[in-house]
Amino acid sequence: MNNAVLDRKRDALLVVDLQNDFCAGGSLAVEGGDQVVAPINRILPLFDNIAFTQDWHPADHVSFASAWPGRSLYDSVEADGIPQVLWPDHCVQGSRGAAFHQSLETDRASVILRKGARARLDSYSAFFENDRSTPTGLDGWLRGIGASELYVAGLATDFCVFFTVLDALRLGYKVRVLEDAIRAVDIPPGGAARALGTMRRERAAFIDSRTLG
Ligand code: VGL
Ligand code: ZN
Repeated sequence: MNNAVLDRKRDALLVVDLQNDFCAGGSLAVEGGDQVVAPINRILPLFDNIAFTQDWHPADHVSFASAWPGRSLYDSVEADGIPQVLWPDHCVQGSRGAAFHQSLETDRASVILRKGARARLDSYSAFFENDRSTPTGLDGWLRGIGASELYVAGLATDFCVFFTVLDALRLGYKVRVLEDAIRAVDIPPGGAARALGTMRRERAAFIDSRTLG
């Protein structure tokens, strides 16, 4: 029912944070994270408009529990009035953990967007930083090339994919989430199911990547 016929100008593929630290052996490994690489590699040739995001933090980033003495991993705190979950150190700029999964075929991407690079501000969404108002520029690129329909894959379902999808819908894009090409951290437990429910309610479509091509 949700089968989509691709249009190379109108459609864009957005691959979120498919980096070593979110895959097996990484500091914030997402269960099954590696498994999304193959379906994404398979569909990359179907798109002309491709953007990859990279979580890209300075070593003293506000989202790292290590920067919050007395606090524990996965605590929820406020930083400058913005809610912040405290993560293990991850995706430090230039580190191996911040590099793309080694099997991911990144050559055909037009845009590699790095986010979360400000020490005091996190950025889950590919469109706006966590102050919910500072744009990353991705919307400008997509509009500039005339892309209006997004196919979203990557990590993690309940954080960076979630906020990216919600912002894309709010910005007026038609959004299809590639359900076999996302994985969740599920912190706190139940967060993944809640995120899926919210994305559906906000009118994101969910399709299997195997229906493409
Ligand atoms: C992410 C937690 C912290 C993600 C990034 O890519 O979903 N999650 N930083
Ligand atoms: Zn991060």
